Amino acid sequence: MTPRIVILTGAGISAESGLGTFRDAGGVWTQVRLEDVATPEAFARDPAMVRAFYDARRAQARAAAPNPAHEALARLEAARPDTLIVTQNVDALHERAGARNVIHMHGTLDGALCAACGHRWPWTPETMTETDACPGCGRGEGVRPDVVWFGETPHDLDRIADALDACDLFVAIGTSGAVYPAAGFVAEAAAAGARTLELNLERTEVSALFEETRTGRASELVPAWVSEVLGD
Ligand code: BV8
Repeated sequence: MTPRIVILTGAGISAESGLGTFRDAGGVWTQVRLEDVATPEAFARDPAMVRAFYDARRAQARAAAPNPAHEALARLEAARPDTLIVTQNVDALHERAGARNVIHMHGTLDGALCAACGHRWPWTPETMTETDACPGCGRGEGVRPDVVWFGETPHDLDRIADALDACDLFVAIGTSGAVYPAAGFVAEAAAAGARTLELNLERTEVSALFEETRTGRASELVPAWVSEVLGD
């Protein structure tokens, strides 16, 4: 089914579930340099440190619970199957709230990827160490989190581009608009004639590209917006 509503979510939708954002005060990238943990070069340089960074994020994500914003989007998707959620987040809170049609364009903490052979598989253990051998090639040294690092190509870009070209409404929730290609989606949707709405704690560096920006906490803005769309 062609998505008529495309929703892009970022770290801000999971903030009220207790998961850190990246660029807010005290955010993840203010505590550790992304060049040290979120690039292929960082993994090649110090795989154990990178795995430990993601082990901590995986534990936090699994201990967190979906908040009313995740739940509202799941409700919208159930009522409007022509909704597509594209998330930059690597937590599974959309799915745990009941959403089923989610694209994780930056990957997931619940997956593993073998840098040696390219094999990917679901990752259930808490931690990832070198002794965990790849089921594809049997080697352990290349086992990494299945997340998209800086300099790597995000997933499903063609499917996302098709959805942006066909949608009537593009909504960005809890994202700073600092990272590409996700930050460019609003321009693609607007060029294709879609209405555009930004829901965020504050205005962002891409707010000028949206027809409307509503400021507030996602746990309040998103349920109100979904009720508006569903007329209930
Ligand atoms: C690529 C996964 C080539 C891992 C992440 C110059 C121009 C254009 C591009 C570039 C450039 N220089 C470098 C690049 C490329 C680079 C990039 O964009 N760099 C930036 C820093 C300039 N991009 C890449 O490398 C990407 N790949 O370009 O490949 C290509 C391109 C196209 C086609 C083919 C090939 C890959 C980027 C992916 C990197 N991986 N994450 C992990 O999670 O550890 S990115 C990281 O930042 C996050 O995962 C997240 O996905 C992303 C964006 O962050 P946000 O989600 O927006 O979070 P942030 O903290 O920034 O903002 C939070 C927002 O929430 C704020 O606005 C805040 O106000 C709001 N908020 C807070 N609380 C609440 C709230 N809102 C509502 N309610 C609340 N309670």
